Amino acid sequence: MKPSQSEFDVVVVGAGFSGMYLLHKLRQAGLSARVLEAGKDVGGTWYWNRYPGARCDVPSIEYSFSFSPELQQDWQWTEVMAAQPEILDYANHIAERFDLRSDIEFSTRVTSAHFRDDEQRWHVTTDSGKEYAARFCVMATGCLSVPNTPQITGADNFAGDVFHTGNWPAEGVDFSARRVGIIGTGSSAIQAIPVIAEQAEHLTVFQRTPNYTMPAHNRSLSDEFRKQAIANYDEIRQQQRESQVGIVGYGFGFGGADNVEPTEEILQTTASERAALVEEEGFVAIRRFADVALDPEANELACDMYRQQISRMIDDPETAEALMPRDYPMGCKRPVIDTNYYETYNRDNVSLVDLRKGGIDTITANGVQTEQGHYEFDTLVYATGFDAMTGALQKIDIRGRSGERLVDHWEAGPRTYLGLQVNGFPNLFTVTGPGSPSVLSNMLVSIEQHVDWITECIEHMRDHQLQLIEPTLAAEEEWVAHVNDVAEGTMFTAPSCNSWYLGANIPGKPRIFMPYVGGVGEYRKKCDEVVANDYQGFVLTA
Ligand code: NA7
Repeated sequence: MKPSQSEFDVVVVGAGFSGMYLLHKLRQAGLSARVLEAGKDVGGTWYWNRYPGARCDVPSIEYSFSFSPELQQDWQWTEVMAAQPEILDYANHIAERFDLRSDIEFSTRVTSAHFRDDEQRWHVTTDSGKEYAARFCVMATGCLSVPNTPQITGADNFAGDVFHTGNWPAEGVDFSARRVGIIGTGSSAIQAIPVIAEQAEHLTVFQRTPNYTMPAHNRSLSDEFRKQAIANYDEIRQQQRESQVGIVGYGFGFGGADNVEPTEEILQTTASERAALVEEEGFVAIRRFADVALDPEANELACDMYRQQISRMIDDPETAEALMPRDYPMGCKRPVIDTNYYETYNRDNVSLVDLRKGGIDTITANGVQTEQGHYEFDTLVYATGFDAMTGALQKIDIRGRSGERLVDHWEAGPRTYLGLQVNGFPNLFTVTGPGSPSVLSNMLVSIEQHVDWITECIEHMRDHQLQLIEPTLAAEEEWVAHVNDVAEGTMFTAPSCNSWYLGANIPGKPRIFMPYVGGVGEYRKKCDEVVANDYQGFVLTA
């Protein structure tokens, strides 16, 4: 590519796994593409989230690309669930193997993407003032890529170092001899807390909502297992594509534990039977019950078992009580798995502040002032999550036909057709966008499916001399209604549930369940049917 070139068939925003695979596919299709990436290198989520303990919660054999049989045969995962450095190595390996970096512009943040009606093209501008024009624009901006830092009074007064798990320094942080305060107890915090506690002089955890987390049974993969898995990849991949969440559980169940089919009904058990199960098996006993995911009463019994196990694990009764989730069902938030999370609260150098007893008032120069008192520390870690799914898209000034702004189109919550396109925004695609299985699935499976669909669509348009593709308003409305219908009645949308899936973690964000619960298998069928029916629901114009 010539350095001065600024016109392409496709501009892709983001060089995480989506943007990287897109670039590879578009090149294979003979299309010119430029990828614009804010980071200094590839990897997206795995580039930014380098906090201690960061690890994937999907088995690595399955959290990997299937598009290249050679890559799949060559890459050797070392653990059941890979840690962040290994996944970033994998991303770097892909970039090198397919020579991707030559078409990626790094340290380049996209600020706007405007559709020009007169040219029928997208104009994309960056923070360095460069402008690119392309027939197609694909947002591969990730679902958890805009860190959420809550606006707490006095935050600027804090005199020590401040970090956010979602934007961690590449050189790492040495916590030894530091007194650390961490805000949040979501998945990132639950992974980071045990590791920081081992290093720090003292760790104070500020918890607003206790989470449900299951033990991760992470371990090294044996050569024998790896060989067997790699030999079975065709079958594993096929099953992944047809499954509910893009995970087969090849060799292991949830969190690397033994596979347990939930076949029993908790509502048929007695209190003493449940207590005995907790005694014998701990948290994982809950996984045998099928009705927990479906019935609020069954769910509450499971929550009670969960709390019993916390009591068994935590030495100090007050800390145990503070760690017990109440008032919202298990399965409302994204399931979390951990290594030594609860055990960490038995350490002498760890204390827990239960913000349910009095929230944070201000951040001071040397700590946090809560309604319960002042807590001192010299290093502050925000583990406060992300403006999920829509954050990265809404941060860019995206304008479609007649200058319509995406933020206006989405004022009452995200509206898409299939999570792929938006009415009024022709030739703009979103990878794993709201309205698709996305964050409810193994992202790599969903990314591959979307990238394949988008690339084949663009090829189809080129081969048939078509200029524009856009969903009809009716198709978009029907899809949005369908996405809501299937989420209705699940634990995800229980009235007491507040999760980032619902946008509930961001003040003022509309409460809408954003991903599609229908499952990756069913969803893929739907997308394929749409194509087979001549892009049903889309308008394609010459
Ligand atoms: P999450 O899951 O959104 O967790 C964020 C945590 O931060 C959660 O415990 C929040 O409590 C807490 N939080 C947020 N704002 C505040 C304020 N103002 N005060 C106190 N506590 C606060 O983000 P993660 O990064 O852990 O995980 C995101 C996903 O990444 C995860 O689901 C995996 O898919 C990977 P709350 O529950 O809102 O009361």
